[in-house]
Amino acid sequence: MQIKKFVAKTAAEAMLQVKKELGEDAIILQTKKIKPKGLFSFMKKEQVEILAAVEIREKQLKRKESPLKTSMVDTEIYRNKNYQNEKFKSYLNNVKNNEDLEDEIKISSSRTIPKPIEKDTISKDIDEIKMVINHLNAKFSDAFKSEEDEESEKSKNESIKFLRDKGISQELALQIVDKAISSQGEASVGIMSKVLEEKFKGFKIEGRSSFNKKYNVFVGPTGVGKTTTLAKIASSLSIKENKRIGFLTLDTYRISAVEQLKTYAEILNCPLEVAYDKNDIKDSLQRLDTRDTIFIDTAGRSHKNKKHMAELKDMLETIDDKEVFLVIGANFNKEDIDEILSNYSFIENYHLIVTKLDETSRLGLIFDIMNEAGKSISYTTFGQNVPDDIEIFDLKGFINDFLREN
Ligand SMILES: Nc1nc2c(ncn2[C@@H]2O[C@H](COP(=O)(O)OP(=O)(O)O)[C@@H](O)[C@H]2O)c(=O)[nH]1
Ligand SMILES: [Mg+2]
Repeated sequence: MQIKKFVAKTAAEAMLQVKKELGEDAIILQTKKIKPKGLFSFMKKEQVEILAAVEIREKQLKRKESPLKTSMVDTEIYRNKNYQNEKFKSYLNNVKNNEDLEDEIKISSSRTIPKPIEKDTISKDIDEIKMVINHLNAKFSDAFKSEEDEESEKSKNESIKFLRDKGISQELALQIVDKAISSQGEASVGIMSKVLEEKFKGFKIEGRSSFNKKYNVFVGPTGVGKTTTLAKIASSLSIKENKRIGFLTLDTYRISAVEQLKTYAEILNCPLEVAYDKNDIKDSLQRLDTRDTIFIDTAGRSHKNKKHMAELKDMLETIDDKEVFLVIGANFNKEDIDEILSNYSFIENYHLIVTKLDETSRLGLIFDIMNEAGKSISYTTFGQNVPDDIEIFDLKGFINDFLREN
């Protein structure tokens, strides 16, 4: 095989040179455009380079080429993927169409597929076969999925749905079911109960039966049950523990709000102070100083309103030696809960109270609340009756109630 490089301004010109020098049987090994180089390259035109080869008759070969050289050339050819016959044919068509190359260059397909190309084709075929085998493998493993696998996937999905229907978020449901399956091989109610207990028992518990701090401030969205809950706790302390209670309300936005607390104060025979601004708070607290425990009610603040939240922060800073209770409704949705917890997160060490458990069948939200807040719940309320409808949150008991099938 004799190989030669031809450079011309156009492909047609280069092809003519090929024909002239190597004859009709020439094989085009490679064609490429050569970009001009150098400082003034932008002024020079692109050129076409053609690498062509022609087979030399046996006699000639013996005289001209050593066997070693031939095999080296073959190896080079093998590496070059542009040798493919089809590519060459389409190249010729292009040359013919685009550059009016009039002379025909006939190439017999048997001559233009050198041996190395056959190797290339074989390896391509092998790749294709491999792909088909992989595809079939995947199909078969799907088709022959063991009944056991299918059964366990079905039961996993059922367990997730069971938790989701009870109000747990998808994310948490998946976490619990996965944990149950990985530790015990199944997500039965009994195992999920253990997983839930294990997960939440380490959470900080801030529920208590006696109030040690002098000031107890209740915050949270409007209508969630702050005043009612505060009255429930104050009543219990007053009636059962004989504590001397005092009330202060900062909720002066609605007359009914003051009236509501006044009613409870009268029933319990406790003093009630109303503070309209930050300065009032100090005076009011001064007047209530002889009381053992003071309950401070706040107006429902829209957690979406930054100004309201800043006012609340300001007021809270005027009260020392306090505990703050963040009241949230069990009938909220997960997005609201996340937003509320994030907007009240400026308060350090607040206690969580979840109200209106009686108004929802989706108690799973409680787990999401704890998970999001990173702490346990102190109290839950489940009705409007003061003081009865409140209890200290008991994780184990709650999990049992929650997992009970209806
Ligand atoms: N069903 C039910 N209603 C409650 C509960 N707690 C409070 N409420 C009612 O929710 C409404 C708003 O309560 P309120 O204490 O005024 O909420 P505040 O605006 O946060 O102070 C009232 O009608 C309460 O009786 C509860 O646990 N369950
Ligand atoms: Mg209120």
